Amino acid sequence: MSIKILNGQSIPNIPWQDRPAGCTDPVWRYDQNPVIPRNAVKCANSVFNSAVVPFEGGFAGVFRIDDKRRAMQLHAGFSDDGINWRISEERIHFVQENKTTEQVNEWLYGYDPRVVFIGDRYWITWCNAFNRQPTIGVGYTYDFKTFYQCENAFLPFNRNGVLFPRKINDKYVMFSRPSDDGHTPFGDMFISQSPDMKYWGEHRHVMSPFMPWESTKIGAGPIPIETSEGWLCFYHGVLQSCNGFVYSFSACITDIDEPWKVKYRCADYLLNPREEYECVGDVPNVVFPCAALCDADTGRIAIYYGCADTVTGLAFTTVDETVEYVKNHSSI
Ligand code: BMA
Repeated sequence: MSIKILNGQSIPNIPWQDRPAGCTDPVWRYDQNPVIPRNAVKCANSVFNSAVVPFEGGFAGVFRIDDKRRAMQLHAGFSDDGINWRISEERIHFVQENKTTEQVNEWLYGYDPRVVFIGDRYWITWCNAFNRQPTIGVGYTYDFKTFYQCENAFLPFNRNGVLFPRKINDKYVMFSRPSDDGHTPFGDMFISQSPDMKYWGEHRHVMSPFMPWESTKIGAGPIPIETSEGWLCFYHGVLQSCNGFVYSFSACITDIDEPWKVKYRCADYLLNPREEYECVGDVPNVVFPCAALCDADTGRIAIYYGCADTVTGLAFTTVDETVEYVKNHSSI
């Protein structure tokens, strides 16, 4: 490994497959994809855009499940190997942190979760209904059994709230993407900062859509990975074709201390919808990453991404491969 991973974690049992013979792509797919099928729980219409983390020697996660009413729900799950998942049939019922959040957080829907361990607990952000309108919900758990819900981070309309894995300059830091109440035809990535996970401010613009594959809107994906080159941030980008939106993903590298400053940004997508399970489903032509496990010892990365809003896929790369590719194809 030539690039150093900072503040990383050993994950000796990270899901992994070597790059297939003949493949030259910087990111390659698990050959048994989809790793999580749409019927992983009985109540599910679909299981996608989900977040996983190392937990007690295995893995735990928060899964986006659209149920058979097509209500968007969050479910907890566990796995020994990151491949075979035991996902709860029952959605997460958040315990409200206090009387105020009890009044504010009437559950209507939750989707596109991200999970990160900071300090003493696992923080969860997701797209939450606030006054029936989408914004960034915030919660936490210690054990993936009891989940607590806090104040929403922002006013509507906002989506793709993604926390950095540690405080930077003594503040929590979150990406988000201000949006509208529908299928937003615009969107830039911003950063906001907070001393306490409750009050968010000191907003900074990070980047706007740029290349054709992301020309309609962009949004943060998995939790950023800290490296000696900067924060490695996978993010999704959307192109509007004559047949609707096409979701691909790529990566940028931002400054460690001022993470809104983009040092490198890949002009190419790293992965786009091209396998059948990515091109055919409830929403065709979508790859949407929400989690990336990274083993500090080997630099191996396992990316979990939603496929066609229907199933969950797994893809692999390494820190060295991705950083090198992003730098060699950078355009900012
Ligand atoms: C976005 C979100 C994602 C979804 C994507 C494609 O706006 O709703 O959950 O995967 O659209 O439908």
